[in-house]
Amino acid sequence: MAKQQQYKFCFGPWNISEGQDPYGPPTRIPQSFDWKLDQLKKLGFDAMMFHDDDAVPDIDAKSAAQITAEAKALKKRLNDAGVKAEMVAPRLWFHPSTVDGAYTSNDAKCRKYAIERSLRAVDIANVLGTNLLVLWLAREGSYIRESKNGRRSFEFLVQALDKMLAHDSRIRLAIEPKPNEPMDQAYIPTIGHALAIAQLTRDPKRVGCLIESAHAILAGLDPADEIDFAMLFGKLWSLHLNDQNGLKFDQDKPFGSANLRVAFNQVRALERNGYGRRGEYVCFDVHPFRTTKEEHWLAHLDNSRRTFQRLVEKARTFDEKKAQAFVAQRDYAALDQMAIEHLLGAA
Ligand code: XLS
Ligand code: MG
Repeated sequence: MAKQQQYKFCFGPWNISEGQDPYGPPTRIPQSFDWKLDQLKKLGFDAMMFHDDDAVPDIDAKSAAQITAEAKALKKRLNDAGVKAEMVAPRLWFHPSTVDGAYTSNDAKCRKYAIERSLRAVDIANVLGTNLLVLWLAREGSYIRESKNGRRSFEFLVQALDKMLAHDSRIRLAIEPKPNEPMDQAYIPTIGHALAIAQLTRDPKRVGCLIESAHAILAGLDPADEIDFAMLFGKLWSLHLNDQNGLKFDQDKPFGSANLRVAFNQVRALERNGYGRRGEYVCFDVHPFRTTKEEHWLAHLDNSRRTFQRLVEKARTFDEKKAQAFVAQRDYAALDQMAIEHLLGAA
């Protein structure tokens, strides 16, 4: 029997968030990065994810040399804590130069800013000992169709990816698609788009993807199918598990919170494809509810991992033989009920 996968877990500092949303201010007092790192360790997670400015705050005010020096100091803190850096992601959606999008901005100076900032993020990844750069593109202007030329935007995207690939021969780019929010549309909404654009770059082997459950659901897709698709190509290099109640705003709920069966099928897809065998991490891109009190601030992370582990057990104890017999009979009603009763457990 194949050895069972032991999963490694991570989250980012932004996943211990303070509760602000577009309609209300924070409900919890912000904590320092060191406090968050301590909590990650106490919870027994293995790695942390970083936006470039989580790693080097106020990054735009610093020179490349300063950025490297600060990243080195952070690397030492991570080593002392026994925590790995899973990835670095340039935050391309806060700075005034990214108001009209990042790589696809209509202003050449702004496109240059986005690329330069991404190259610094690659440098940080290098210092932190990871070769994974995650690209969530966030916004491409206001999506007034006449404001941009779609074809030219795709060409700009490929040029930007090429610059990152050329900057460092070891860096791997994991595109994190999302179909909407903060905008109503996005140029790379699904894994299919991410993997297709990878083919146009100078080194397709180093361009893969990251699936976030909620983002797939927002695209009207089943995240389990996205996992199978990406893994068929050997391209699923990271994973943001969370949950989402239908086609609404991005909710980043705890894993399994809205739809346990969809969560179960994601875990089954990970198991059948051997996710983690090449060192990939299971990351939870989840947020505490706005109503969460400070004393319960980490529950969503611990709960997501707990649900994940329970679902791994459920996936491993699902009676495949019996399921296949129902498939052979085309008795999908029985198969459906079998899955439900398996998740419900013993009465
Ligand atoms: C937002 C994204 C973000 C990325 C990293 O929806 O999920 O958190 O994971 O930039
Ligand atoms: Mg994410």
